[in-house]
Amino acid sequence: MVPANLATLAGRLRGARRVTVLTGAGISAASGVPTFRGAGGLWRNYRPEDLATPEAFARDPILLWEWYAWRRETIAGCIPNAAHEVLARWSQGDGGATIVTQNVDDLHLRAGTTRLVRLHGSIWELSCSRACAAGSAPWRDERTVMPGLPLCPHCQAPARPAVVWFGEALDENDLRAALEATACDVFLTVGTSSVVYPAAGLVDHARQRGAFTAEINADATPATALVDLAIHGGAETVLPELDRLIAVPRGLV
Ligand code: BV8
Repeated sequence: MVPANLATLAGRLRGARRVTVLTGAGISAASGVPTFRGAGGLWRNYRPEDLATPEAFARDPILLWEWYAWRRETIAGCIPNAAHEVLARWSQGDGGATIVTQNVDDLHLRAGTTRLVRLHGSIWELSCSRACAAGSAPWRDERTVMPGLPLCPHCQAPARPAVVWFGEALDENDLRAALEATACDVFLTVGTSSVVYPAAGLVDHARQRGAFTAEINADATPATALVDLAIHGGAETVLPELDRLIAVPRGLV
């Protein structure tokens, strides 16, 4: 027997012209990428303001690079899971879903997602910490063994991870694309604690623009009370089940 809320969401997705999905660290948990909050989360052992801010980098760039080098090495051993694969398929072709991710692991890219907005950058890209003319644009660096302090190849200042830290503005083009994508028929949040803004504000934008909103998450979050429908479970099982149900002709579910 299909749970009612899953059948309802499948029906909404089947009839939707435009679907947008916001993802967070929870979608990569089944791939072995550590989440930030909740059981075993990274913020259990570190304070975000000690490791994910420009001040932390200025204070101790080598400590910060030890943390990011460890995360890069961990992520390098991870592969996209069934949840990434379903969203990659949903993103294909004209009218495909727009995937807006807070994740920096690039697993959506590796799964072949075509319509992707990366709100917080990529752990596999670096930029110049001094934002020198040539080093402001991020460059790809996929080494899993990093020197203690990577340098900008243009000006030899310390390089930094090309991710968005707390207190830093998101890329305006990415934010604009994410806001435009809230004009949709169905807005899904998948695997996010919905506490980091402006990403966490997108579901309310979508709701105000008339979208049917739903959350797929292992735990309740501040968005749970806001959405039309909340499914508590693992993204790696719920999304493939939803994908199967969407393919089932209406009325047979
Ligand atoms: C900015 C660095 C302005 C990259 C990260 C209102 C508006 C604007 C800003 C603010 C605002 N209020 C407060 C702010 C400031 C701040 C903020 O939001 N603070 C919060 C904590 C209160 N926001 C900012 O600073 C942002 N900048 O707005 O700048 C500005 C404008 C002009 C000029 C200057 C400044 C920048 C935010 C980006 C911060 N960077 N990380 C990195 O190293 O990764 S945030 C960090 O948290 C991650 O990047 C991650 O993307 C983000 C959100 O976490 P989640 O992805 O949700 O992960 P989490 O672990 O929390 O949750 C996982 C969930 O999955 C859990 O609920 C769990 O139950 C679930 N789960 C687990 N397993 C599964 C599962 N679900 C399904 N299936 C499973 N198997």
